[in-house]
Amino acid sequence: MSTETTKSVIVGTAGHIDHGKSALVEALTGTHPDRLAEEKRRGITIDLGFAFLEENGVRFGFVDVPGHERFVSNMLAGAAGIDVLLLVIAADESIKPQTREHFDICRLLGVQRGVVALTKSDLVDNDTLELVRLEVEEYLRGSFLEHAPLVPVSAKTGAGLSELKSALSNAAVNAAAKDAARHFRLPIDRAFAMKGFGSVVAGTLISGSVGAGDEVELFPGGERLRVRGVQSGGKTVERATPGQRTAVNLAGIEHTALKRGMVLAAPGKFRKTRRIDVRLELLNSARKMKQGTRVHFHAGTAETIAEVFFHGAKEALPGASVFANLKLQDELFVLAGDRFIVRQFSPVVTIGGGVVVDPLARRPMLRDTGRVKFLETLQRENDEETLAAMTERAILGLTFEEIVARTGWMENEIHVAARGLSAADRVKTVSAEPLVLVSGKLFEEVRKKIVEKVEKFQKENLLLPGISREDLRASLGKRVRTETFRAALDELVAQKKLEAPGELVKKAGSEIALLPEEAKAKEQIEAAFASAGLAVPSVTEVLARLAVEAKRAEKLLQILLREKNLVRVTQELIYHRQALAQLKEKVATYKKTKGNRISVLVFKELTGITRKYAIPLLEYLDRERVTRRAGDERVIL
Ligand SMILES: Nc1nc2c(ncn2[C@@H]2O[C@H](COP(=O)(O)OP(=O)(O)O)[C@@H](O)[C@H]2O)c(=O)[nH]1
Ligand SMILES: [Mg+2]
Repeated sequence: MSTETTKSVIVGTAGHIDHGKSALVEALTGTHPDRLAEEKRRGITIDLGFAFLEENGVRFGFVDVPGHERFVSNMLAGAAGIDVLLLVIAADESIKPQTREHFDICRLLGVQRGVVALTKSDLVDNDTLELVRLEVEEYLRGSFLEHAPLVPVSAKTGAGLSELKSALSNAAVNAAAKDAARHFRLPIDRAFAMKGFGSVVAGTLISGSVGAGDEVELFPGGERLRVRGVQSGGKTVERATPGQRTAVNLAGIEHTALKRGMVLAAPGKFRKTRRIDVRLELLNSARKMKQGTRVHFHAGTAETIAEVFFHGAKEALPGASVFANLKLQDELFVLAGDRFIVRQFSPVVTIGGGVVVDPLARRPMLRDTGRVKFLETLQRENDEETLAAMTERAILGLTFEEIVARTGWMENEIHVAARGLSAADRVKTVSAEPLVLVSGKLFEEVRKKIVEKVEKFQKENLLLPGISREDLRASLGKRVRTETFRAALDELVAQKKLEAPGELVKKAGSEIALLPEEAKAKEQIEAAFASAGLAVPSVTEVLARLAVEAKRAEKLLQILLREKNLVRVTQELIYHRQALAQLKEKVATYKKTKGNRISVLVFKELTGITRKYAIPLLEYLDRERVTRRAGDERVIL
C-alpha cells in the first residue's frame, strides 16, 4: 500500500449485548463510544457511538452499535455504511441471539470482510476459549467470515489488542474503496445543533465527496441547502471523501427539521420513491411469506413499513431468493444496488433483506409479464444491457435525467452506454443534447404512424398540398415525444419518403392534381384579386362567379392562400401578393420624399382607396412592421 494516500475505512461492531463491544472500541481507540447520559448511567449502548483510530496508514472510523434486541433498528442505521465487520463474541458466553441477528444483517447488507474478536478472554481458561473458537468457526462456515481471523482479546488486560489491530489493518487493505468520483450521498444517522455553528448532520459518507460551499439536496423533502463546513473522521477538512464518518454543517435549516433516515445528496439528480423492485432473500429462520405481507423496511439509515408483492409467485419460502415489488409507506431515496433489511412486523425480528434492483418501479401488473426478465437483466449490472432494457420498456422514451435518477450513473457512463447501443442500432438516439433514447421498435412505430397520417390526410384533402407539421404532430398524441416526432420525420425526409417544405409535410413527389375546371377556377380567383389592386372584391362574390361548387371553390382559395399568392388581411379582405408589395413600395417612396409621418387622410389620397380599405390595410402594415401607429398618424419605419 502506498504511504502517501491514507485509506479510509469504516469498522462496524456487531454482537450480543454485554459482549464487550463498546469496551473493545475504547480499548482500541481510547474513546468510549457511548455518548448519551442514559447510556453512561445504565452502562448499555442505546444508540450508535463513534470513535477514530489511525493505524498502519489506515484511518479507521468505528461505528459501535447497541447489542440489545430492542435497539436493532439503531444498529441497522449504523450497519449501513460499514466496510469491515468487527464481530464481537464474548468468550464466556459464545454465540447468542443478537450475535446471529447482527451477523445475518451484515451478511444481507453485503458486508464482504471482517474480523472476529473473542472478547473477555481474561474470564475463561484455554480449554473454554478453544471450545468457543470451534463453535464460532462452525457457525461461520460457508459465510463471508469463514476465513476471517479469530482473535482472543481482553479489554481489561489489553491481551490480543495489537493482534486485533493488525487483523483489522489487513482487512482494511482488501476493502474496496468507496468512490469519491461518484455522486455525493450521505445517509444521515444523527442531526443536532452545535453552538455557534447551527445545524449539523452526521453519517457515513458512502459515495462522492462534500465540501464547504457545496449545494446539496435533502431527501426526501427535496430542500436545497448550502454546506457551511465539513468534518471528516473528527477533523475539519476542506472536502470529506467516502469511507469516513462525516459531519456536515448546513445553512438555512433548523436542526429540528433534520433527522436520521434523511439523505444528503448531489442536487437535482435523484428522485424519492415509494415503489421499488428488489431481489429479496428470506432467512432460513423466517416464516413463509405471503403476498401483501407488511414488514419493517430498513435501507441506509432510513426505516419505514413496506408491503411485499412477489413477481411471478404467490409466496416465498424460508431461504428463498425472489423478485418482489415493495410499496413503501414513506417516500425514501434509494438507488439500484442499495442493500436493505426487512424485519417481521410483529414480533419484530430480522427475516430477510436484499438489494434494490429498480428504485423507480411501477406497481406490479399481471399483464406486465416481462418484468422478471427485465429485473434479471438489471441485476447483471451490465450498463449497456441495463440501458437497452430500460429503453425497451419506456413507452415515452428515456431522458438523460431519468437515467441518472434510476441508475445513479455518472454522465460519461451514460453517454458511453448510449453510444454503444446507438451504434449497434439497439436504441435510437432521437436527441443527443439533452439525451433522449427510444427503442428501435417505438421509433419504427412512430415512423409508420407519421407516414399513415400524411397519406390519410392527403387522401381526404385532395386539394390541399399537405398536412401542417403542427397538425401532424398533434395527430400522434401525447404519447409521442416531440424529439421522437422530429427525429422520425427528419429521417423520413432524408430517406425521401416524405417532403417537408416549410411548415408542410407531404408525400414525396405528390402534387395537387386539379381537374381542368378546377385549374381554371383557381386562375379566375387569382386574376380577380390581381386585377382589383387595393379595392378588392368580397370573397363570397368572387367564389360565387365560378363554375365549381362552393366547397371546391373554398379549397382552391385555401391553396392560393397556402401558396401565399393571396394574403388574408382581415376575415373579409383578401389581397393579391403583388398588390400588397406595390403598396409597401408606395409607402417607402412616400417616406423618402415626404417624411416618415403619414395620416389616414394622406394615406387614402396616396392609395386612392376609401376608409373601408384604408384602415385594415394600415393595421396590416402595422402588423408587418412597415408602419407604427402614433396617435392619429402612422410613423413609417
Ligand atoms: N473482564 C472483562 N470484562 C469486560 C471486557 N470487555 C467488557 N467487559 C465488561 O463487560 C460489560 C459489557 O461491556 P460493554 O462494552 O458495555 O458491552 P457491549 O454491550 O457489547 O457494548 C462491561 O461491564 C464491561 O466492563 C473484558 O475484556 N474483560
Ligand atoms: Mg455497547
